[in-house]
Amino acid sequence: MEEKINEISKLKEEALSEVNAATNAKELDEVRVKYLGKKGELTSILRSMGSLAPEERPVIGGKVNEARDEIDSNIKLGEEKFAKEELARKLKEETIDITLPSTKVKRGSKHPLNRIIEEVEDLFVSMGYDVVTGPELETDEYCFERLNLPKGHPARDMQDSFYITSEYLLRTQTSAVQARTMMANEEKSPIRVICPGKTYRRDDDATHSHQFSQVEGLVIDKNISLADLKGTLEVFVRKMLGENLELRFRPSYFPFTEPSYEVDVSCFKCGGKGCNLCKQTGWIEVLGSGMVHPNVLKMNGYDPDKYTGFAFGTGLDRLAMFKYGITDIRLLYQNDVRFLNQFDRLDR
Ligand code: 2U9
Repeated sequence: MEEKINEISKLKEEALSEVNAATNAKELDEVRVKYLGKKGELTSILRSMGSLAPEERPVIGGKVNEARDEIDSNIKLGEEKFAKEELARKLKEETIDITLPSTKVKRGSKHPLNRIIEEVEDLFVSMGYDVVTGPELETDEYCFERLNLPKGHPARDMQDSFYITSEYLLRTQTSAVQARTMMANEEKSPIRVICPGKTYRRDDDATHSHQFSQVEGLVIDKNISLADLKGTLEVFVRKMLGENLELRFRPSYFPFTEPSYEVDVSCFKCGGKGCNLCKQTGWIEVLGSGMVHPNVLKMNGYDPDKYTGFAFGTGLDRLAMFKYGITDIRLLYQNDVRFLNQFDRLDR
């Protein structure tokens, strides 16, 4: 019995000195396994209790448990110490100096075309118009037929179109959207819409792109007259290009309007005296417009005896080019950051 007790205290001393010598949590765990684990040295004494005399068992059992408790609490103290040291090390190593200047985040800027579109939309919405969009792939019916351009009409040659099949084409103007708006309006009630969007033609040079952006407007109501058209376009042009500009309505021809006008604005560069921008004429063409042709009203379900309307269209690219002094339309579609960066300062 004496011998067993000595063996237990020897094991305990050994274990405690190994706990003391451990330099990290892993080594502590090894000590725990060695002495207290299932096959540990103290555990095996407990297992061999069967071979002891019955009166020795509680004494030896008590001694083993005391030793286990002391070793275990020392291991726990050691673990706590290592955990604290590890935390302190991490806090030191991973410290972030929040006083360092940050790396500059480069913000993008609004594309010049989107600036123009938003400006046009804001203006017309403020005058009670809805903004309507439609598909870029259109049917021959909506792009031409319902706009008073039947098959074989010479005006169909005016634009070289991208046909996908004999029935489908990339829209050459957004007018199809207005025709769709008229057809979708079941009560045939008044309409005030602008339709901005991408359009496509077989063109590609400094002033023409195969894809370009347009906005067209349509107003249909009772008693709409040419005076409404003129007043509206005056507000539009003056808000976009300059309050003191003069407008000139030149008779023209569009299949969907009658009468039709091209609208010139007095040159905003030279004030009308003549310069390279206005090709010495003092005027710059900015819009097409006219009173909606009775056939177009009829074909899209409106009674021309009850309703009249006006319509207009303009190229947003041209407006952006005028407004920002851009000389090549293709710059608007190449997304070259050296070009786009120049519009950064407009946001500041
Ligand atoms: C419906 C009725 C009438 C739309 C119109 C123009 C005049 C026009 C062009 C100008 C230059 C577009 O960017 S551009 O190529 N547009 O001149 N567009 S009137 O008239 C409509 C459209 C739809 C149902």
